[in-house]
Amino acid sequence: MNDQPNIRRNPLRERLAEGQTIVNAWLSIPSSYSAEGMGHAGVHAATVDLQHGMIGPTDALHMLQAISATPAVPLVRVPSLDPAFMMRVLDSGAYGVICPMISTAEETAELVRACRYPPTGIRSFGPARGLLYGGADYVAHADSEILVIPMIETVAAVENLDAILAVEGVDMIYIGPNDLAFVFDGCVGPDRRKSEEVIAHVLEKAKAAGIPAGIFCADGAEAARRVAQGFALVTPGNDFGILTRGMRAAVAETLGATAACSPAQGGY
Ligand code: 3PY
Ligand code: MG
Repeated sequence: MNDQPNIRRNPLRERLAEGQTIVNAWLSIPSSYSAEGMGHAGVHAATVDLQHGMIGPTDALHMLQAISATPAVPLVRVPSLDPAFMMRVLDSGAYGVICPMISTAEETAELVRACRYPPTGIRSFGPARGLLYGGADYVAHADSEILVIPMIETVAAVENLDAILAVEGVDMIYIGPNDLAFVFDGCVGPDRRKSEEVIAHVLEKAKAAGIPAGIFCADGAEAARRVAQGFALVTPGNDFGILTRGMRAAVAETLGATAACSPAQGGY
């Protein structure tokens, strides 16, 4: 008899264990077509951003279906620490949950519980599309494949970092550099000296605790720098920014001009 689980494995776990970089697409455009294209762009993961993306839950379902047709692992950033909502996105087939604005060990533990079936957690039974993506023994083994990823992007999270990193079930952390710049530098402009020090400190602490760290980046050049700095997962910009920057460059090339990028029009 073969007791091996048949659930679809999460290759991100293997990459993390082997210290291989994970490149993660960030999806804010509510389109399954666009999500599918991004999933085929050589990335290892694709995150449907339900916090700041222009995306509703039904769009997210269609985008997760589209990502399933690509080599990328489907992740979701949820809008907030709402267990009922997290269970819905997991039932839609997400293989990892990134939760913004986590500030305490208690919130982190609540996040882990929402993503794990009993007896470890409180995830309610109703695997729905999880079964279609993960396979027939999804419920028995989902806890071993789904990644739980709190975001570190508040002053309190930095203060409570040791306790957050010690919560059983945290698979990795994800840094929100823009929210950290807001609270440590007072703005999201180019001078980010204080938040950069905080980012280096968080990365060092995470490494010491054996927890891999991911980070949002403005573009590929920043993502390469963050990989060199020691980040395990990097997000080289979001889809809207990449699309509009590409078009701006094409227009400039057509007109023989230099592409100027206004932050208001370039995504974030
Ligand atoms: C941040 O930089 O704060 C983010 O949440 C990135 O999406
Ligand atoms: Mg943020």
